[in-house]
Parts: sequence; structure tokens; C-alpha cells
Amino acid sequence: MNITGSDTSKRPAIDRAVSTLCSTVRCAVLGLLLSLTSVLVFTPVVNAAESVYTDREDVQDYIASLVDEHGFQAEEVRLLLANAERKQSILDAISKPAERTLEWKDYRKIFLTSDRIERGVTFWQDNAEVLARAESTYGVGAQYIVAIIGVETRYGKHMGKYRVLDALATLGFDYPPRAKFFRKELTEYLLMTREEGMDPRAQLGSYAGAMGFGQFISSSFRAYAVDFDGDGVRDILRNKTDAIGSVANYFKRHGWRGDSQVIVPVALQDPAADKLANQGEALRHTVGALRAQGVVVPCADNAAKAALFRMEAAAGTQYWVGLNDFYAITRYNHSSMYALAVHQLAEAIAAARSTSTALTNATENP
Ligand SMILES: [Ca+2]
Repeated sequence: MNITGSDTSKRPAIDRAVSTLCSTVRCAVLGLLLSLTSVLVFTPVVNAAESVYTDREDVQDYIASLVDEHGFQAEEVRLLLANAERKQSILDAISKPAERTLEWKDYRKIFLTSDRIERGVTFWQDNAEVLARAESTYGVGAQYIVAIIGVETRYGKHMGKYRVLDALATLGFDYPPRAKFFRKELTEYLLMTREEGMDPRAQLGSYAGAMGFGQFISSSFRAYAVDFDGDGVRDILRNKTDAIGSVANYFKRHGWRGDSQVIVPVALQDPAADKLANQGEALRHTVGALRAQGVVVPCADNAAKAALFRMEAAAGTQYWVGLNDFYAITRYNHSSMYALAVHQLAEAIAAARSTSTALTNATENP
């Protein structure tokens, strides 16, 4: 690390090496002194720093608002937030989500793997009855429920290692670009744990505070989680049945219709139609309007609402027209690449499952 800020790149290599060694030694000595000093002199300050959130005026205002608006006990919330830890790794992670740094061809590779497809078939087999019930209750194809859980957590394998309390406090109090959103989610989390009788210190989730098989944030948990096994508890963190029902309910409530087309590959007859691509996830056009401007859309009604997407695939630029249910997938994660990955994974899992079912039938009924 260049602690002096000087430009060393123009000096001879040997000079730089000696200088680096010297600065490494200086750092080591300085570090030793600092660590000794902190042990000998600053220990009480280090302890106080652990409760830094409750020392802050903005956090005290936040606590007061929880008391006023939601009837929390001030001391109870203060103790809880004194227990919250700021995590630098959370701040690092939120600054570089894959959707913003990767092109489609690389993004797709993360999710469309034979391992994720095979595990999806297994997850479907293991939960076939519940998935069929979710499909008939909410009208959402089982393959889409399986694909969401596969993309979000590899079928429950990676549900997050951060305490939700730490994630939401770190982002709510120390990440200005989205502080308002995450403070609101922190409030939702405190309400959720109070309503559901959960320990707010104990729940684990992603760096953004998303929880369980389907990675619901707290406001989504409160609004869309369902008790799908009828035991009186909405447990999408540990109960697969509740998680499956909740993902399906989320889609249904966000306008999923179960149409025959979700997103279709298209061609541009007029290259100028490219300007209509990637204008956000909202269906701001109709299929008819896109056709009128030179987009060749197969098999969809002119009246259907639509959005045009451009994706940089391994084989070159591709264009797609997203329809109603594609938009519903983007309500889970506001990214067209995310929704296309979910759609393609769903189709791949459904195809692999019908092949394996056909093989099983052929083997068992030769
Ligand atoms: Ca339940």
C-alpha cells in the first residue's frame, strides 16, 4: 500500500523494492505500537466503539421514531442496535452487484450450469407435491418457483451468512446512497420479528438482509410470505413448503398470469429499432407498436404490452421482447438479466425433468 501518496513507479525496481521493504517494516512497527497502545490505553474506547450506532444522533432519532410510530420500547431497541455491527464486507458487496458489472454472456454462465439444472430437477422431485399445490393455488409454473430458489440460494444451500440485523444497520446507517431504503427495511425487520415471535439478533441472510430459500427482504416477508403447510407459522427461512408457497404468492401478487409466452427472441428488421431497447423493465410498448417500428416478434398479440431488450450473448447481440410474466419476474429483482436467467433456468429444468421422467418411465415400463 502506498501510504505516502508519492508516485514510486518511475524509480528503479531495486529502489522500489527497498523502499517497499522499508515501508513494510515501518508499517509493522507502527502497527505493533498501535496495537500495544490500543491494548494498554484504548481498550475501553474499543468497547465503546462496538456500540457506535447508539451513540449517533441520527440513530437516536431513528429509535425515537420507532417508539413514536410503532410502539417499541426505547431501551429495548437501543440494546438491540447497540448489538448491531457495522460490516465493511457488506459495504463492499453492495457496491458491485453482478447485474451492474457483467454482460449477459458472463451473467448467464453463473446460473445456467448443468449442476444448477440437475439440482433443480432433484429439488422438484423432492418437493413435487408442494410445487404442484403451489402451481394450482397461485397459477405459477413449478419450474419458475424452482428456478427462483435455484438462482437465489442454490435450492437452500446458500441462504446468507450475515446477521440480518448487521446487514440492515450497516446499510441503513452507513450506506448513504440507499440509507433510506435500508432504514425502512430495518423497521420492517423489527416489526416482522416482533409479529412472528423471532429473535431479531439471530436471523441470518444476505449482505442486503434477504432471508430464506427465496431471499425475501423484510417488507416482502411481511407482505407476501404465506404459511403453506398450515402449521400456523410463516417460516420461509427454514421451511421449504412455506418458502415455495411464498415465492408463488409473490409472483401472483405481482401480476403473474401464467401466459404461454414469457419472453421471446426477436429480430430487428430496422436497425433503428435498437433505440427502443433497454429502456427499463416496464412494459412501455405494445407488441404491435414494436412491430410497426421494425421488430419482428413471433407469436404474440399486437395488443400485448411489451419491452425490448438487447443482450450481449456469446454469439453476439441478441434482442428479446419481454411480456407480462417477464415483467412479474423483474419485480423479484429489478434486472432484465436476472429475469432472463430465471426464465432460461426454468425452461432448462423443465426440459431436463421431462427427459428424466421419460427415461424413468421407459426403464420402469419397458
Ligand atoms: Ca408454516
